Formats: sequence, structure tokens, C-alpha cells
Amino acid sequence: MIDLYYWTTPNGHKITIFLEETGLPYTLNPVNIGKGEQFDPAFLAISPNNRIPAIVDHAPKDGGPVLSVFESGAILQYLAEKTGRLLPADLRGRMDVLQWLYWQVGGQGPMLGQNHHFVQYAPEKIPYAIGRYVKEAERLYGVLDRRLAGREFIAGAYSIADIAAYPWTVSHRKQQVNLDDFPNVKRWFEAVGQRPAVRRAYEIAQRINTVPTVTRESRMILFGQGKDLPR
Ligand SMILES: N[C@@H](CCC(=O)N[C@@H](CS)C(=O)NCC(=O)O)C(=O)O
Repeated sequence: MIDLYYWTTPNGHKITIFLEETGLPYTLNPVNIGKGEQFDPAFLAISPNNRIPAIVDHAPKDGGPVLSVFESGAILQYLAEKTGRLLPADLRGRMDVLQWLYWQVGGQGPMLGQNHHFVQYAPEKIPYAIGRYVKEAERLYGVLDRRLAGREFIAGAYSIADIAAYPWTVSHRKQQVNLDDFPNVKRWFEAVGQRPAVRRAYEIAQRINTVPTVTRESRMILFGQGKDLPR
């Protein structure tokens, strides 16, 4: 059984999408990051970066003790290796998926996260920062669009690369990105969104939380973090 520590945000959705797609049994443990639950010492013990998602696997494949993993890319890779699903076994197919998974966790996710911050959440509208991150979002959508030209999915068959990139594409309008400018991304986005497992993952999110995570009260918790843990 997998314990999933989760909140209803793009990085959280990645793991519910994977678990729903593969049918691996799991229990969902909500960590309300708008209320500061990511600073709970028990959560920090498995996720020292105070971010969701994280998992605890009570039956790792090597038969060893309970194993915890944080960072969504590492979790997707771990679960793909555990189940033998959504990551090819051959060297080239595997590297094709992993390079796009790393593109997502190192580039697409963080840059779109900054886009969300400056476009939607920053108390001041800073034109330079907004321009910078809208342009960077467009660049990333352009990269993905060229990759998806003549391809159904990002790397061979549907894989953890698609699962990682999809949730961050859901907010394209808020990112000030027009999907009509990226027809291959649009086609892929609509196809992935119709998968029953993806729909289930977003239905699960609706059952857990229907209010925005970033509110006036949660801003200090989410955007006021410095070198020390909050007291
Ligand atoms: N690189 C991390 C990023 C995870 C991340 O940023 N999670 C956000 C929600 S999407 C979070 O937990 N934020 C809590 C906070 O900022 O304290 C991953 O891919 O797992």
C-alpha cells in the first residue's frame, strides 16, 4: 500500500493521475499547504523541502523496510519502476521519457509556477516580471508543441512524461497562454484530459478541496518563507 501526501495542486495531481491510471492501491493524506500543514514535523520527516507530493511505500519491491520518496519526478519514476508501467524498459525509450520528465520538473513546472506567482498572486503587478514569465511560458509551450508535432504523446506511448506535463497545462488561460497558438499541445491536452484516470484524479481533488489554496490568509504561509521554519 502507498501513502500519498497530497494537495490539490498541479504537482499533487501528477501522482493521483499515475495511481488512478495504474490502479496501484493507495491512501490519500491531504496536506493543506494553505494552512501550513507542510511544516508538520511528521511531514517534514518524509518531505524535507516542505512541499507536496510525497509518498511512503509500505511494500517496496526490494522487500526492504518502508521507503519514502519526495519530489514529484522521483515519485513518478519510482512508481513506474515499481509497477513496470508508463516508463519503457529499454534504454532509449526510457531515456526519451526521462529527459522529458526532467524537462518538466526542472523547467516547465518551476517557470509556470513563477508565471502563476507574478501573473495571479503577487500583490504588486510588476510588468517586467509578468512579461518575463508569460514569454517564458510561451517559449515552453512552443518547445512542447514542436515536440508533439507528428507525435501522439511526448515520448512514445503515454508515459510519466505526459502525466508530469499535463497538470501544469491545465491553467494555460491563467498563464496568459492561448492554446490555439500551440495546436499540437491543444490536441494532446484534450486527449490526455479525456483519459478516465485523469478525470478521476480531478474528481478526487474536488472531493478534497474546492476553495483556492492561495488566499489572503495563506499568502504569508506560502510566499513568506525564509531560511527558518515557521514557529
Ligand atoms: N519540485 C517539487 C515542487 C513541489 C511543489 O512546489 N509543491 C507545492 C504545491 S504544487 C507545495 O507543496 N507548496 C508548499 C509550499 O510552498 O510551502 C516537485 O516537483 O515535487
